[in-house]
Amino acid sequence: MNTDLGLTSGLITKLFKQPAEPEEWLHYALSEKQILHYKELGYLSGVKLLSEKQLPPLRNELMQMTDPGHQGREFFYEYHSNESEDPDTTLFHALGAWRVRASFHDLLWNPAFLMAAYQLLGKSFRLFHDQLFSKPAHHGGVVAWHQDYSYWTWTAPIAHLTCWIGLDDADPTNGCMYYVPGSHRWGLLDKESLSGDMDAISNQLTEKQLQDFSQKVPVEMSAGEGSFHHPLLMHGSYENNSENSRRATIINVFADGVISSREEDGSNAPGANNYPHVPKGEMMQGTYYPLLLDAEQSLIGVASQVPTINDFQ
Ligand SMILES: O=C(O)CCC(=O)C(=O)O
Repeated sequence: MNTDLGLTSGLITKLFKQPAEPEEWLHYALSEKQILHYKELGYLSGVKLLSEKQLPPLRNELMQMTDPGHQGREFFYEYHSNESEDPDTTLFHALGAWRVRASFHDLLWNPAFLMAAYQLLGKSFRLFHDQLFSKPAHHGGVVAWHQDYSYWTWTAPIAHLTCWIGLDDADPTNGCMYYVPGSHRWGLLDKESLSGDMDAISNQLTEKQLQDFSQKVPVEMSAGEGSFHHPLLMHGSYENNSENSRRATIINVFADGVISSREEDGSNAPGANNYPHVPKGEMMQGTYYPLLLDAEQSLIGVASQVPTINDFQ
């Protein structure tokens, strides 16, 4: 019998030491400048989230999980050994690793991630789901330009945040992500295929938006660094034709209070049927949508020293 780690509320490993006192959270705080960057441009990159010691266990568990026969596979919400639509390339993509392997479970409670996410959302928040995106060397596939929330309209309102964490150094040669700065103000577009034509979204864009693509920025980061982006920010990543793999894990969260807007007819249903179900109109909460940071409890006595996005409205 395999164990669903999503049922474990405490930490399983010793990888991510928790602050013993509220003051300790302050070590992890983003600066006002970083928060303003996120607010203006819709993203913030280069945030150190993992140490050299924390990377190997995550890489090792990712390797285990890319074997489709691994123990616990049934707990994934979605599992695609190769989601690429181009038969010559490979894109491993899976959602739900936190239920399958201990280091990925505990990563959700990494204080460096929790603090930054709190500051960029300005509220206590819950796990939506995690993701793995792995592009092998030489033939890694694309992730087409998209806005995350176009896949998430079964939850509302838009109060979500994505954190992308590199398990390898990433740059344009091995298929790093690109952002279009400021595109989080474009409004919501329809979703296109995630791993087919890189530019499929372009038929929905205005001339001005198409021009904005010339400002796209590569998210070049070292392994262990993370970038945060807004749920409406346009982003994507090109092929990996280099000698190096490009592995990443992603944590998607939403502010406490987001509700299910999932239509019973399935018209806006998530990409597979294995997501923990919350009836329409009810709050997204419970075992599988745990409260990752309860600011009132964790930041008691120090909250006023922590700048958040709410300070810049
Ligand atoms: O890892 C990638 O290339 C794509 C990741 C992505 O789409 C995301 O973090 O929302």
